[in-house]
Amino acid sequence: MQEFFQDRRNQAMFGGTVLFMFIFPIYFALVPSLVGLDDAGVSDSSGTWSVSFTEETFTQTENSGELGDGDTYDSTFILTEDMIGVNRNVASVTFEVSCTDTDDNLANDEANGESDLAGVTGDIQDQSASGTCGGGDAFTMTWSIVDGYDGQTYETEGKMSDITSRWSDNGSARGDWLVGITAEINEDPGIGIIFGDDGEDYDLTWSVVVFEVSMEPVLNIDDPTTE
Ligand SMILES: [Ca+2]
Ligand SMILES: [Ca+2]
Repeated sequence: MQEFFQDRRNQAMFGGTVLFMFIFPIYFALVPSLVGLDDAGVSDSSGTWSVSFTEETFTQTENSGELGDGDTYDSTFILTEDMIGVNRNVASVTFEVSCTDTDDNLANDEANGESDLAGVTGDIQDQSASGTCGGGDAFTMTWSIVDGYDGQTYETEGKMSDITSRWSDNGSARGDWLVGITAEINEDPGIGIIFGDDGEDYDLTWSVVVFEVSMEPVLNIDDPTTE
């Protein structure tokens, strides 16, 4: 044994072995969380975590067709449990209206919108908005479902279950999202007399961001015994 430790290479090897004897049990204790096992015991693992997000965005676009003054059009987006999937949450829902009135120069048409979220789970507030058809966005409505979500990776200390709860949508945002828009057609008194402006069409876009949280343990290699 004495001879064994006199060899510098053997000393280094032994030191390395001892180091890994500490690191590997800690690492493998945390491995189930890396592969996404959702056992309650594993979820309660405490430690320092690197929390990151994988996003998927669902979009739906449609055109209202030509609407006359005061005409309405209902746009619906159906967000199902199947689309969201297991272990995923809804970050936000956005509804965007764009229109470009090229019928006359001085009297821009407008769009007015009002949501009806009676068919959506959770306590989500209705919104109303309006804007002009000067080209591009008339208005955008955004519902933040998980407060403070920005998709950025961060490090934190604590239990996995607490981190999972932090990013939960609590089952809200499922169902039939509906925004009714009303066209407001304004006619330029000069050009309007010659060409007329009796309508406008509106491009409507829904975007829904869904995400999955993943956590990886942040290992303190310098001093593995402090875990
Ligand atoms: Ca007009
Ligand atoms: Ca028009």
